Amino acid sequence: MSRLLIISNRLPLNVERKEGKLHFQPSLGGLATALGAFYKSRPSLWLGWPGIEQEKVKKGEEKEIEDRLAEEQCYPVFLSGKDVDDFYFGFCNQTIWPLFHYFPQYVEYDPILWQAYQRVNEIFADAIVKVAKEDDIFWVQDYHFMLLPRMIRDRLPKATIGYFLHIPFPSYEVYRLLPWSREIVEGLLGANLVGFHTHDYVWHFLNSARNLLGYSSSMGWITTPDHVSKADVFPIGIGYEHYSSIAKSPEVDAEVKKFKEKLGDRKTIVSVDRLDYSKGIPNRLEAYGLFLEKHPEYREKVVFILVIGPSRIRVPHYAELKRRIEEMVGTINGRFGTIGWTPLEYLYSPIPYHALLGLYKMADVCPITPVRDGMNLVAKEYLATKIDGKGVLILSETTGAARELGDAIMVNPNNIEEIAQAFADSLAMPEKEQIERNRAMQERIKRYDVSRWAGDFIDKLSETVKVETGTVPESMSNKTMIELKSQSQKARKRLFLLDYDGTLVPFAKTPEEARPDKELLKLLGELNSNAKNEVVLISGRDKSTLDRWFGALKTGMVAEHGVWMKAKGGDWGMMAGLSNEWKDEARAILKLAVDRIAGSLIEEKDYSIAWHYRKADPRISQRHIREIVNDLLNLTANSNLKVLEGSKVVEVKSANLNKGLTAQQWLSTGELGLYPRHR
Ligand code: ADQ
Repeated sequence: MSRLLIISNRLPLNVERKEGKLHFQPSLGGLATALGAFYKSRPSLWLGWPGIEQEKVKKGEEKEIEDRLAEEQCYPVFLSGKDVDDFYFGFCNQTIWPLFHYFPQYVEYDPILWQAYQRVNEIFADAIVKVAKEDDIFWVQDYHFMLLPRMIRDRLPKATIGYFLHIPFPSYEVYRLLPWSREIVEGLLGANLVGFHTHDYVWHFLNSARNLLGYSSSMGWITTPDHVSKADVFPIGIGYEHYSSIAKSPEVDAEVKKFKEKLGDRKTIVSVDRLDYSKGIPNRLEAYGLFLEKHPEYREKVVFILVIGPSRIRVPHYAELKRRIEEMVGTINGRFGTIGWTPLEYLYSPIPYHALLGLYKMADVCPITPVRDGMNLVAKEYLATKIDGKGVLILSETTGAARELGDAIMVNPNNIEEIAQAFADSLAMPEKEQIERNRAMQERIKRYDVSRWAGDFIDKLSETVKVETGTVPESMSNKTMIELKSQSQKARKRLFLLDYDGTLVPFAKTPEEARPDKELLKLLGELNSNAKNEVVLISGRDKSTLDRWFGALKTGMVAEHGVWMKAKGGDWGMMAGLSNEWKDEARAILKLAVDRIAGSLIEEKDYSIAWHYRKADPRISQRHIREIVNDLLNLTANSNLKVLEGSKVVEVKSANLNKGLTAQQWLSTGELGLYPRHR
């Protein structure tokens, strides 16, 4: 089994200095918990920042840290305090995080922070090369390292690289705000497999790759100059069995008992989040206030326990959010509280594991209302502790989890009235209904748990690499060349399927300029005159051009990507069932393009239409080209047409036509089996 190298910002073990001494503690947080069991179940090494700044590590301690971490299959990559500030608190959490969670107003566009991001990604790439062995599989985690897949590929071209993004990938219109958007997509495309939580995120990513870099994709596959990448969906799960079995333990029951003694038989609402503006905490509190106002019958009968895990407090928006939450808690408690009843219990601290599970287990309602969340694991953890199936999950429709947990009460996180109503509906929901809803969701998250998530990702990564091996063009080796020569000399018949533009002749500024020269015609003529040979030119060109240039040679020909075919010495036959009613509208779009981009031109064929821009000013922005392609894609959506992007040309044609298919037909039917002879 190949060794797995996991690369993430933090390691599962965190190093701290307390009273002058180094302390090693398990890291809090989703990823460490999520992947903890998986990486230990196989040969692996986990690379990450150990949590202590380089300048705080004394002489000789680096080795001590390395040795202690090696016991846990971990390897530290040290960063300076400045790097941590500008990279982690800077670019990661003041640029990418707000932008990817649709908070463009919070984004810092600072080249200094961008440089730190590049620098730290480089530091990691170098560290990886230092420890990498042949056949290692690399799995890069999350938004801290979006440049890393490309950097690893540049250093180790044959490496198997997977990447997973734990946060949303935003829609192109938001993503394009980033001045370094191209570099980041290029960085991600260095991986063989790029994973996301939901189909939307995949779609947004592919859309950005197309709009920014001109990469078209098919079923999530993108062919880059040096390899093939696949973008796919892997919704992260939790260690379901682990949560549900711990939830049955006496320790957790003891925690529940302790809470109940304090709260009496009041109904409980529990929410658990890291401190973050993406989690929609102020909206939730406002909705709770509104609920208490509109439903006085619940006053004194319900308690909301608001648990917030400290996070990124050095980033100004986080400190501001904390102040705001504390103010709101004060306002609600001041307004509705009585002696003996605090409507909101607020905890700003990490909660020990058994206490956290105790809170989940006790909670009658768990409101999860992020304005954006890649997935949200708390929703799944809550459900996993519901051994008796009772409890109600309120879930924002803008979380990744909403794609899987359709039986939750769905809310729009900005609709305060709706969330307030959801509190009332949850508290009134009959137990039978609660159990029915939860059982369906529990089944799903039990089946697709975190080890299945990780296993699926790694399996898919290996498959992707296998597919790639068969699809990426490679230079022919000497051995193959000799073999080919010897086989073709021995053969009774030889079929030559030859592409024209870009293969037999280089691309030219206009289609007409790429005509064959005498030498090429002579070569083709000689090849075709040998009785053992069958030569077929397969082209996207129209048939009259092919006739004009090659008619005299009497080779086989395929025009317009397969609309027309003719066998050696025969007549043209046309593929059945084609229509060109759509051409007027496509032509209208392309005429506008010609007006806008001087030097570009339209080439009309019988059943396709192409727009060439090789002759246009090379500085024309990719953006204009993308806009034109997008208009064509919108026009052809849900039709049987395809927009094909070639080298400085965009063509609209029937989706059934392509050169590969035509070549296959030629092989399987001996030539023109599917084409009527005359039209
Ligand atoms: P996060 O934004 O951290 O993760 P989430 O998925 O909810 O969000 O995970 C938080 C984790 O921290 C949970 O396991 C929770 O139990 C724990 N936690 C929170 N507050 C705590 C506290 N006070 N005490 C103890 N534990 C606490 C990112 C993305 C998510 C995505 C995950 C995994 O933002 O969208 O679901 O990665 O991919």
